[in-house]
Amino acid sequence: MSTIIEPTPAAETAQSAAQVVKDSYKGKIHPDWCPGCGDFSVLSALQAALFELGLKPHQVVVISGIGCSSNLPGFINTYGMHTLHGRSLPVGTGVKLGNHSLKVICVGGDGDGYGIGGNHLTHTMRRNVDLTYIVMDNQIYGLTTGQTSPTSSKGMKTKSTPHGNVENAINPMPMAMMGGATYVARGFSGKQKHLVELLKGAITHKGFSLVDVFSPCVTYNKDNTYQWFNPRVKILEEHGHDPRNFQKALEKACQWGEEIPIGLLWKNPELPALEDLEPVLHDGNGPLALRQLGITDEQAQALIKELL
Ligand SMILES: Cc1ncc(C[n+]2csc(CCOP(=O)(O)OP(=O)(O)O)c2C)c(N)n1
Ligand code: SF4
Ligand SMILES: [Mg+2]
Repeated sequence: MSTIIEPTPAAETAQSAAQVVKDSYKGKIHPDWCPGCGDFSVLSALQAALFELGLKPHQVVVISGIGCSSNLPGFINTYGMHTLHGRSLPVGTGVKLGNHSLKVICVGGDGDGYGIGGNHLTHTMRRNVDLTYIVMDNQIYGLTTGQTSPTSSKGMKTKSTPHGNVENAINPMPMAMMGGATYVARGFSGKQKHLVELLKGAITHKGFSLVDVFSPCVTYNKDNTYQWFNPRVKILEEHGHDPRNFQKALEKACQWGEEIPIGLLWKNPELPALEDLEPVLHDGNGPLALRQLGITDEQAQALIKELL
């Protein structure tokens, strides 16, 4: 069953004082991730990005699927939903259309987003829904104790592939570029400051943004470790990459091996987001969720009863 999380009174205090402090985003629950898990860095980077953007907790909703990474909404003080495996994006789309004044951030893992939720990803990208999707990509199923995921490398030995993975891995970056995502970036937990900037860009971008973050699972993935990534990752922003050049971006997005580019690969700010194309959201009456239903309380209760 999905869990709905509301910001704590601390958030309301920050809201009424019109002042956000760094701790405004600290959740009530301490993360139970394994010591060293890359997801800690992603959580901190997201909190820093929201703080630096001056967003208040009640203006943000963080929505996840199922997995170690998908536990993140419980550790951050914003509105939140912990939904079903692979289902953060359709729920996020509904939230955005229902209340387009909210900043919608979907989070989860590589299994959640590129495996069971892959079809939702396809359609959220082509619709250019104005939300940010952060995938904590550890190239493994962490929560279920170490089976291959769609981004596991070929040949990798895991619990489900003791003789080596025979399947080809997907590369989400070119897939997102071709699929219609309008902000496509790759980060690394080991480069947190850089990640904060990528997340700020994604959250302020109007349209669908995907930030795939190499977030090592220190318990079950003994191949793609911090030590493996450190000498390989190359920050695009330090090498004059132009994210408006589609051909070059695609070339960089496909690069893998001894050198792996991280940073903002591709950005198209011109394509309208789904909500911009829905006239009902721009008739001057504000977000749908805040409008009068035009029916009596009794009628509303009867409807809710019928639906439940
Ligand atoms: C419908 C359904 N199928 C399978 C599962 C079991 N399951 C839970 S999490 C998970 C994979 C999680 O992997 P990932 O999304 O990469 O997250 P991580 O734990 O690595 O952060 C699976 C297969 C489930 N909860 N629901
Ligand atoms: S099992 Fe892996 S992904 Fe899950 S918390 Fe531990 S290190 Fe992180
Ligand atoms: Mg994973």
